[in-house]
Amino acid sequence: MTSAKLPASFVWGYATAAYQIEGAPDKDGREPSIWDAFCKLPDKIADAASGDRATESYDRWKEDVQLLKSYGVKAYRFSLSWSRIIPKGGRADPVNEQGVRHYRTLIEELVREGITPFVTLYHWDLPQALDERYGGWLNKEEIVQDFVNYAKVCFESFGDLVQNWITFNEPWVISIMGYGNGIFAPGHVSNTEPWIVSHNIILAHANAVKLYRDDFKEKQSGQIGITLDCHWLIPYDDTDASKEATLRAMEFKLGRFADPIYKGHYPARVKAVLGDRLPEFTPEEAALVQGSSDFFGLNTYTTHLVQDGGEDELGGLVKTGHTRVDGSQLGTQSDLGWLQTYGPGFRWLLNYLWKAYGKPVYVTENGFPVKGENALSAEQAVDDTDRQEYFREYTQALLQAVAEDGADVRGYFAWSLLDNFEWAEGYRVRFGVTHVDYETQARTPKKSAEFLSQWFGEHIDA
Ligand code: PNW
Repeated sequence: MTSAKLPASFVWGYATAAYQIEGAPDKDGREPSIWDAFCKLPDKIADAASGDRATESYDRWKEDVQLLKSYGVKAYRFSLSWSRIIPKGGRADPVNEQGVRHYRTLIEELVREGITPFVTLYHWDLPQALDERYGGWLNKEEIVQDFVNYAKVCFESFGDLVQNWITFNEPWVISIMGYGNGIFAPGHVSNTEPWIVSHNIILAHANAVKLYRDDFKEKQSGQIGITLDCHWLIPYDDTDASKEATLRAMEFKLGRFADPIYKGHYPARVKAVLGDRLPEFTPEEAALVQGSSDFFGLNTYTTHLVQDGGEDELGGLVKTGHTRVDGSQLGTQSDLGWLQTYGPGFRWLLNYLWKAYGKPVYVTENGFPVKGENALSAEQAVDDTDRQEYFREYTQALLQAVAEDGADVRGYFAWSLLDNFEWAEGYRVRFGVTHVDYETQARTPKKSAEFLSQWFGEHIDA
């Protein structure tokens, strides 16, 4: 136990994403994204759910801001829906002033309440029109220009009030789940598309950052970066095969994005496995990409044990799990197969990122879905013991990484403010520190919300 504190400048709060909370798919001129279209396909989403209502936050945004305020947060991370701002998405398509006004109003309210906005430009909801027009993320020439144009509209519309920009949320998930195994929108199954899509996302990110730095950064005095997702990975056993597999898995999950962005090139093990399927950056592109993030945005939930083998090229030909050699479990099982509690892994990961990439880290998501919580009443769900235990371990690990190990971590956002639309899992899996009754839309704080308010209240220097 450490009695040290986080610095006074440390920001904490909650994260959400547009499609997971907004609802109101047709309101004020919004047009569909690939997630609206994907949810209409048979057998893609649990219980055939969709984000049509979600937590109705497009209309209940004021209530959400009051909730944030009641939790005493310093910051709020949310995403903008591209197809609200430019309904058809493209650089020659009209901007929708009503969509812009909505976000402007929300941001003004946050600022008025003393809550710092952290704004994600892209949390997976590509305008459907761009997917239909030219294949979305597969089309380098078109998508890079259209994304940069969208980013420009956002910097112009909100940049006087927003000093913290995140270009993309989790390009690993976008490329692998969207274009590799087809579990997420747009549902493609391929062993070539994910590498093209990630390449194009990295270029779109780098070009948007260049625009921000050239034309906005100075007068708006903000920072801009990307959020990558990564588990901490540990070799399953002491064999060289497991150790090598762990390094390879790390490069497939993280290095595939972090190495170009922070070091200027793709990692060697990824090149070795993918060969020609991995696109190359021209020297000009590599120079543009290298150094294109002011910070390291990290979404992390768990730790995996890694073994060599298996058929899954998308993951780097490894097998992952939570069961140790002796049969014991790494931590407490959540409602999702891939997620168990393991605080020490979080501490290791923060140290690793700070040492490997040398940029200040913002933890932009971290959270836990309690097993079986969806079957409980609101009164029962507020007693979220496993989630409180998770946050107790992870905040302790965070404090140790900062105060004892010297990792430069500047912020922490728990996932999520509210129970919400959990993608292919629909509404069955709940990550919120606030229970949502999806019939009445009543919001009820869970005990984990109280835990985090108290913990950060006590552990940030005054
Ligand atoms: C993140 N994985 O997604 C997203 O940013 C959120 O929108 C989402 O609700 C949250 O985590 C909880 O799932 C992930 O399989 C989805 O490793 C899958 C993985 C990681 C992150």
